[in-house]
Amino acid sequence: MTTGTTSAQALIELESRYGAHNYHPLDVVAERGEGVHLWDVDGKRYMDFLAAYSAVNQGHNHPRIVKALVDQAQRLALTSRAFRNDRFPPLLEKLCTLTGFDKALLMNSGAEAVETALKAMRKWGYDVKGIAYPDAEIIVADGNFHGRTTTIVGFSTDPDSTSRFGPFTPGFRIVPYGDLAAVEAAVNPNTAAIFMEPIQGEAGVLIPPPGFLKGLREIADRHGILLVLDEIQSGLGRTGKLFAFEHEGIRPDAITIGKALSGGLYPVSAFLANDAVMDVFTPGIHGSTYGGNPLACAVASAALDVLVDEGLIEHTAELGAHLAARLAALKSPLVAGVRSRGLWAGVDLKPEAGGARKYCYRLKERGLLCKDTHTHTIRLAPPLVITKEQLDWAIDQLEAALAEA
Ligand code: IF1
Repeated sequence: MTTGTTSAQALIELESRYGAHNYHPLDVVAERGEGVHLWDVDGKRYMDFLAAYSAVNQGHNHPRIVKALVDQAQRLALTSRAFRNDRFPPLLEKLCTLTGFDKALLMNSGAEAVETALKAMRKWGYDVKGIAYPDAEIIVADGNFHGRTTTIVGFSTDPDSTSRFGPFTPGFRIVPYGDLAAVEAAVNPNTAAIFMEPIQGEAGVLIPPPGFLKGLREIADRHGILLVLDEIQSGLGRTGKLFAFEHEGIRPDAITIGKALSGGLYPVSAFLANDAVMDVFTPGIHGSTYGGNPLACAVASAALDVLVDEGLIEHTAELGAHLAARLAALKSPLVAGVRSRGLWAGVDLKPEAGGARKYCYRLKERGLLCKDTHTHTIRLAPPLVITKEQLDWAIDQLEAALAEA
C-alpha cells in the first residue's frame, strides 16, 4: 500500500468493505501514539483529547507500561484461572491497598466488570438481604452508559443502545439521574442495590447536583441496600481524585473499574468490593478465561504505578482548575454551557451551532482530536500527562474553531 492520502482512503474503504458498520468514526487513521499525541498514516500529528474514553490516562504507549507488557509477554501470558500465576496475587494486593476495598475480581472489558457487579448485587440481595428469588431489583439512572451486553443495554435509555436487541433482563428500575427523591421512591423490599456512574460520561460529562452521591449513600444505609458505582470512565485520576466518589467524601460498597487500569495497553477491568459483597462468589459460579491473566496483571500493575509515581492525580487536580477557568472564559456565542471536573469536560453548544460533530471535524483540521456526544456536546478528556502549555494550545484551538465562520 502506498503512503499519502490514498493510503488513508484505502484503509477507510477496506474497513468499510470488511468491517461491521457499528461505528461512524472520524476519518483519521492513526498509526502511532506517544504521550498526548497520535500520528496518522500521512504523518500528521494530533493531540488526542479523547484518550480512548479515558483508557489512556497515562498517555499513549507509556514506556514503563510498554516495558511491563513486553517483559511479561516474553515470560508468560496466560494460564487461565484453572492454575495460579505469580502476577495475580501482587496485583490484587496493590489494587486493594490503593483503593481501600477488601477484595478484587479481575475481568477484561468494562462491560464484564459491570456484569460481575450486577451478579454480585443480585446474589447479595438473595444471600445476605434475604430477597425472595428471583425478585431482586437494582435502581439505575436514565442516561446511563455501562457497556454493551444484552443485560446492560436492557436498562439503557439510549435508543441507539437498546434498539431491537430485546427481550431484556427484568429487575431494573430507572430513575432520573440526580433525583434523590426518585431514588427514594423506587426503593422497595426487593431492592438490592443502587448502581450508577458518579459522573455520567456518555450522557455528556454530566455532574450530578452537589450532595447527590452523599444522598445515595444515606438512602442505601437507611434501607440496608448496596451502593455500587461505575468508575470505569470517571476513576483512576480523571477527575483529579483517584475516584470521582471522593469528591463527596463517601465510600460505595463496591465499584467497577477498567479503561485506565491498563493505561490502554490491554483490556483489564475489575470489580472491587468489601468482603460482605465479594464473599457471595464461590468457586465455579463466575469467571473468565483471560480474567486475571499474568500479562493483564503485569500491565495493570505498571499502569497503577505510573498514576501514583508520576503524581498524575494531583497534576490532574491542578490542571483541572486551569481547564475550568479557561472554559469559563470561553467567549463564544455558540456555547450554551460548560462543565468539568479534573481533566474531563463537556462543552454544550447551542442548537444554532449546528451540532458538535462539525466542530470536531474543524478541530481535527487544527490537529486536535475530540469526540462529540449527544449531538450538541463536545467532550474533552486528554491524557492526564498533558502539560499546561499543551492544554492551553488545545483550548486556543477550540476557541478558534468556534470562531470560524
Ligand atoms: C464504545 C460511551 C464513553 C463506560 C462506563 C462501562 C463501560 C463504559 C461508565 C463499558 C464504556 C465506552 C465504550 C465505547 C464508548 C465509550 C463511551 F460514549 F459510549 F459512553 F466512554 F463515554 N462503564 N464506555 O463509559 O466498558 O466494555 O467498553 O470496556 O465504543 O462502546 P467496555
